[in-house]
This record gives sequence, C-alpha cells and structure tokens, in this order.
Amino acid sequence: MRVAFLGLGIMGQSMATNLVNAGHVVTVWNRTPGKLVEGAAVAPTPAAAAQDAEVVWLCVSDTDAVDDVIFGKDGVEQSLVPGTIIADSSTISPAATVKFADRVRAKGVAWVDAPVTGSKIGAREGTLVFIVGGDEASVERLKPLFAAMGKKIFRMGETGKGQATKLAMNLQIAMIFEGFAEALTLATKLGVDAQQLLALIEATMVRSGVVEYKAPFILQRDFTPNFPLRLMHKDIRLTLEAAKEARVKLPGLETLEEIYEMATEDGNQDLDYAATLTLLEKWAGVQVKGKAA
Ligand code: NA7
Repeated sequence: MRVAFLGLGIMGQSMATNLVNAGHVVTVWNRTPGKLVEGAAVAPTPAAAAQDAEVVWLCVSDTDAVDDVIFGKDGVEQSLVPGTIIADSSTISPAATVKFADRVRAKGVAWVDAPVTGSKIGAREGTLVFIVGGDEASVERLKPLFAAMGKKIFRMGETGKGQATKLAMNLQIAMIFEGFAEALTLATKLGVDAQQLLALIEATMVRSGVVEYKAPFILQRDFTPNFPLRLMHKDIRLTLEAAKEARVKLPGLETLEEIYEMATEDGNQDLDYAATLTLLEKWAGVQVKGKAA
C-alpha cells in the first residue's frame, strides 16, 4: 500500500521501517528534519507526504501535535481525498479523536485510532499490540499494515474507543509499576535483597508483564527511555481529564500524577518512567541495586 508515515520518534522510526521492510511504498515526514527511514521517500510537509497516499499513519507526541500535523499549516487535510484512511498511533484524547474524525469524515476520510502497547522493543521487533477504534471496513483495509508492525489487533469499537482503552491500559501500567517501585524501595530500606525479592515475585501471583519488562533495567540502573516519563505523565493527565469528563474519580492515579510532577521537577522527564523510582529512593535514603549495577 502507499503509506505516508508522519512522526519518526522512538516509536515511529521503527514502525515506518517495518512498513518498508514489508514491501509497502512509504513516504515519511518528521517535524525536525534529518530523521530518515532507509527505503522510504522523504516529504517536506505533512501535506506533501499525504499526497497520493492511501493511508496516512501518525505517531506523534500528543493531541496538539496531531492537531498541528492534520489541520495546521501545510497539514494533511489539504491533501485528503475520499477513501483515504488516517490511522493514529499517538496516544491522545479520546474526545479530541472523535472531533478530528468528524472533521475529516466531511471529506470522505475515515479515522482509525490505533494506539499501541509494546514500547520501543515491540516497535523495533514488529510485535506491537494495536488497540483500535474505527469502522470495521477501514480496520480490515489496514490489516496488512498492522501485520507489518505488530503481532495483534484488538478492535475495541468505533473511533475513539482505541484511545479510551489505551488510557485504561496505561493507567494500569503506571500503577503496577508504582506498586513495584514502592515495594522495591521499602524492601531495600528494610534490608531485603532486590534480586531475591524479584525471584519471589516471579514465582508468585505478584508477577506481571510490567515487572518482567522493567526489572532488568532497574537492576542495572538503566533509565534510558523505552517509554519516556514525560509521555507517561501526558497519558496520566489525559486519563484524569477523560475521567473528569465522565465523572469518574481515580484517587490512586491522582496521587501518582503528583509523583510524576515531582519527578519532572527533579529533571527526570526525558528518562524512562521507571525513573520515578529515584524519587522514592531519594525520600527513603536508599538505592535499589542488582548485582550487575
Ligand atoms: P517521541 O520519541 O517523543 O517522538 C515524538 C514525535 O512527535 C517526534 O517525531 C516529534 O517530532 C513529533 N512531534 C512532537 N510535537 C509535534 C508537533 N507539534 N508537530 C509535529 N510533530 C510533533 O515519542 P514516541 O515515539 O515514544 O511516542 C509517540 C506517541 O506514541 C506518543 O503519543 C506516545 O504516548 C505513544 P520532533 O522529532 O520532535 O520534531
């Protein structure tokens, strides 16, 4: 298929590469010039990238970025023709997604929200899980592209439901990690070895995918971003906003938002969200260590 891929950050770069490797004809655009994908053409603007594309795929930071890329100066909107599909793998507001979709529907264009889970490694290895909202026919048409970038698709309902579900998923990731980080901090302060605690976690119902993914990084004190803290913070805020609109109270997440605020004040925003651990360690006056660290 002819695909325009917009946004070559940690996730987008690998996703676009996997589309090229699967034989699709890809044109890329990134706000800051200089980011390239081998085998893909480069366009100077989103509008130019979207010209003649059957599918415009986005993976940019946040709701404002999606708004800019689609509706801003030299935005995709100028190049849209009936039958084009916009697929958005950014994690953004579900309410804004529905508004954006309504606006492009007037041009005969379908909007499929397709946020992902699987982080940097999943993007690189083509094993992302897509959490999708959109009409069935459009989702069906996108299947070869999903297959090139991921291992599974879950269609959660109409447009917007992918983003709504993604927020509910990241709420859990953030809270599960926080539980793990608090447990590690307390155990270390009480003189329990972190590696022994981990062995116990893995052998019991306390184990989780989040812990399995994050533990090796933590034990090596490697906080380089797989999923940057600033983006998880953005998702926590989006979740609290969506909850407020729906009159849902999320007291645990409200507290966690304050922790992310303080971790940001400490200058950790561009590290992985696992760096929230360092704040707990600072308060406790300990450092969690593995044998390799
Ligand atoms: P990154 O690595 O921070 O990349 C963000 C991308 O978004 C990057 O290409 C940015 O371009 C682009 N961006 C940010 N703001 C804008 C605006 N205003 N206009 C156009 N492009 C913009 O994030 P990830 O790849 O880890 O994650 C992307 C999304 O997936 C995010 O929603 C996550 O929550 C999930 P730049 O290179 O800075 O010019």
